[in-house]
Amino acid sequence: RKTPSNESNINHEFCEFLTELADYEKNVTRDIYKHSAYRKAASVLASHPTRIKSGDEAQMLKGIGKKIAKKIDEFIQTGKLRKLENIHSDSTNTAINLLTRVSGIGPAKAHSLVNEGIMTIEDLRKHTDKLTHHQVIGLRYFEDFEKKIPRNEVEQIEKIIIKELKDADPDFKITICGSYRRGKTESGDIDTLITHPSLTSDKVDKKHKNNMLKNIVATLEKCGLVTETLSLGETKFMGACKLDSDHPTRRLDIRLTPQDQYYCSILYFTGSDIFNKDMRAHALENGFTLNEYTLRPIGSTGVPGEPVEIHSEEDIFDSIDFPFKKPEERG
Ligand code: DCP
Ligand code: MG
Ligand code: MN
Repeated sequence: RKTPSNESNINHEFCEFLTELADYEKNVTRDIYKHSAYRKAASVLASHPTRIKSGDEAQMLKGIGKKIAKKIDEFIQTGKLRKLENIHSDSTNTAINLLTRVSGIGPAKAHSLVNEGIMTIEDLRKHTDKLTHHQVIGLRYFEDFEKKIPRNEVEQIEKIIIKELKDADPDFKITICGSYRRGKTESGDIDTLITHPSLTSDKVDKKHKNNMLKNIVATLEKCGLVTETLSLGETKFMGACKLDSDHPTRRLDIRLTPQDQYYCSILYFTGSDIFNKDMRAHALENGFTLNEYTLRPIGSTGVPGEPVEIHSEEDIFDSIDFPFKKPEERG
């Protein structure tokens, strides 16, 4: 579901089975290493301009190894994968995969529910006593949350958020990140990054920070946009919003960041997650550690030093000698 596997992608059939295998490794076997390998391969093929004609050809691409090449050959020759057929024929696998599609249910929870004989969404609706608040809301909006959000609807929600928050305080700086900032025509959720000049990481005023995100959420609730809270911390809000009664309930994420960490945050929150992994690996190769807060040089002792001063996204790419990519190119 995450990998571009639509018709504009000439290798979409390969991407689809690789994504299914990735989901299986994440949710059922919980092998994050294999999960990442399949996700990476799907992402490489999704941005490859020509149709792959053999496993050997695929293996020439960075991120595709021998085992995945063999699966590509099997798929080209037989039109299917025995491994996937076997996975699909096991009802436990199918149930675990299904339950992890509920927001808030991870692989471990899905396993324990299936062990108790809960195999379907209908079953789950009879056992909400076993669920956290987040999971109950995830279940309530199961169908809505699976629907993609058209770009135009994200734009309308963006306008409301900006207007409401700027009315409250014109110094807020608000950017919708995620797949929307990467220019996608539809998104899974709305990822909102907010900063304010009064927020800096050196004078950590936790109480101030804490209230700021709570006030932001309260403002967006008051105008009727935010309808549910899944979780609300000092810097992270997960919840839901609704444009009006004609639109589905949508997942909304908000992150509050100190101004001096804004560019590392925007880089992280724009993604994609695979791009972030690649860029962090490149940073390490160049002697830096990069996360959603800071870029720091790693000294000869292996201990990260003081954060590099950053004034733009380009600064981060330059510092680690990584060719700049516009958001649209960060597959
Ligand atoms: N992110 C990450 N690693 C994760 C999860 C998220 O690096 N495990 C970053 C990169 C993502 C961004 O956060 O692009 C937003 O996360 P989303 O899950 O909302 O992903 P997208 O916005 O990219 O896709 P979607 O349209 O499905 O929401
Ligand atoms: Mg998103
Ligand atoms: Mn998100």
